[in-house]
Amino acid sequence: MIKLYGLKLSYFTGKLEGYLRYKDISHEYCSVTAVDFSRRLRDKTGAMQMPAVELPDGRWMTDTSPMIDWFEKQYAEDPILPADPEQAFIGRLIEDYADEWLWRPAMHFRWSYPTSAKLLSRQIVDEMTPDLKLPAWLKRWRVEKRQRRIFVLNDGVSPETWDHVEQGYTRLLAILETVFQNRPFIFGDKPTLADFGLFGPLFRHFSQDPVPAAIMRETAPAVAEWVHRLWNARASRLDGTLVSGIPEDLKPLLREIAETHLENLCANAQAWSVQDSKFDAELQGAQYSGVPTSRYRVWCLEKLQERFAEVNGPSANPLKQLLEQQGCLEPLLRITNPASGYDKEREAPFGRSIAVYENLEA
Ligand SMILES: N[C@@H](CCC(=O)N[C@@H](CS)C(=O)NCC(=O)O)C(=O)O
Repeated sequence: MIKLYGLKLSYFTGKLEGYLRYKDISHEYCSVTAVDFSRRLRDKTGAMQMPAVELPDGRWMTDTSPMIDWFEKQYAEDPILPADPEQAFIGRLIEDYADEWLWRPAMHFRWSYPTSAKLLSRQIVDEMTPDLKLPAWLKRWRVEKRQRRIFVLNDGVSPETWDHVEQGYTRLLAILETVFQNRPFIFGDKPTLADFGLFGPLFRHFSQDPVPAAIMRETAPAVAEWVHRLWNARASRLDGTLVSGIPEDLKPLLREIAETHLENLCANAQAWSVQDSKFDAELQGAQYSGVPTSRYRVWCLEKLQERFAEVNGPSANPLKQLLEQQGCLEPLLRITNPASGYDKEREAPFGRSIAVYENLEA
């Protein structure tokens, strides 16, 4: 039996669970303890991150994007990558934005508001540290402090960027509300990679954490409905088709990705190329300062460029035009050689993985 190590409130665990359920890939969910997380998972995969998967043959893997690609090869029926190369690339781009850009608002809403931080630190402590002999209040205080420091205060959330961070979420809701009023999933009647990517932040964080969940319920009921529709979706029961091409209502999302995620990936890759450990970036007029440089995100840009270069044939020109019109093409190709040096042997999701921010303490 495949073992999935994670937490029922984790962004990326939720993303992978949604996918495994959709494909009916049977697995045993194992809740991660603090000791597993900082020792066992790191020893087995190279990265202190969840989810991690242990295969019946004893191999371990981590990192949802390459893991989903690997599962897609093993369970080739009902593929989640659209056959149309243009949709497939846009799906990859949306997944990357959901994984890497929406992480900040998700962590901000979870850890900047006491109602949420108290609830979540309690849930994390109860689940991860049942055997740790320390007063419960102290354990909760430590979790709350660690998460807020690393993922909010040290990740560029400040009085100057606070509103911009929150608007990134509310703008996304407005865009997706239109999309899901129009059809059940991003590209049609069944979910594709873009849906599973967005499921990471939208399921375990935005639809469940008290502050963003209230905003979602009040302003974007079709998005709330999509979250549960996806959780309940099974490839074996869905016989839907995909729309052709890229629907008009997704264009505002591409523009948003161009102005936020792609600009951020460029600033990060630029900092990486000169070995700066932190960088500043002005995004949609908001000034982010002292954001930690991430080698993993240099790799993300590298992979996106690689996948873009692979789109040949009749889809190449329409894709290029679309990306150009929505402001994505220039930032996608701005950094000519992102060279993260990561996964040169192409072993991911196996081998020694790296986390988004390396060397975080437990
Ligand atoms: N790129 C990885 C990211 C995984 C990740 O960052 N997971 C979070 C939890 S949702 C984590 O383990 N963070 C490390 C920490 O909290 O120290 C993936 O797609 O699986």
